Amino acid sequence: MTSPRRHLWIAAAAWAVLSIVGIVLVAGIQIIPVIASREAVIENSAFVLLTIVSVPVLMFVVVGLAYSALRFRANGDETDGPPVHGSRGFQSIWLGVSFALVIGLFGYGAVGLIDIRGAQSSDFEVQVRSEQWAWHFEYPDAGVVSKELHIPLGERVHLVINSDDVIHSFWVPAFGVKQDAVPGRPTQIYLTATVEGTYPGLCAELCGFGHTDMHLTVVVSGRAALESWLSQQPKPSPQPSGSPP
Ligand SMILES: [Cu+2]
Repeated sequence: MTSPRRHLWIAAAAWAVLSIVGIVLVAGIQIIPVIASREAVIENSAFVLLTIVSVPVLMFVVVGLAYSALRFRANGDETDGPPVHGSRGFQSIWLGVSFALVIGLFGYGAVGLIDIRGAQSSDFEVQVRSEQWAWHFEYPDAGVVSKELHIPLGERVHLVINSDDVIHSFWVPAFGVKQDAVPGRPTQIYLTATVEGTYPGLCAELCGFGHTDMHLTVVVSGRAALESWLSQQPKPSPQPSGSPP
């Protein structure tokens, strides 16, 4: 007959081994499929941390369930077991660990969020205007409006997002940024692209019949290539831009 303490040790050992194996397996994964900005790196690290922290919690439930089902199976005996009473020590540990996890994850998330949104400065600004069902990008310094978003590599870009009609959402998965476009209330994103290339984006807020076709394209290039592209764009005739500051 195995003593209760021995059962605990066996289950704890199984939990520890499975948790370590699980953590090793998930520690290096890239959860955001394409990472092309500084912000996406920070967000991916938060996803990875959440996954790592969830492994011991998951294994605690799985091992507890599986060990109990396998070792304490009641063969043919369908009467109730003895009543279970609370354990002050176990409850304290449970609450303490849960509290520490919540506070720790909050702290990590807050540091990342401040890193992404904290500094309100930028090297390059674009006014993003959305409508059913298209995106328009205005470059105030160059006086150009385009259908594609062109931004410089390695510079902090400030996007001021507006909507002409209903709520849309500007989302570029590779940059790890998603921001609602709210009519009458400009919203903002700061991002720093780290890899040259062309990236797809889309509207992430159901906004009517054309929502699924409300795609956008972002082109990241060096500053010189961007300036040259801007200089080749037709300048719209002067009129109020309709984008409040
Ligand atoms: Cu939409």
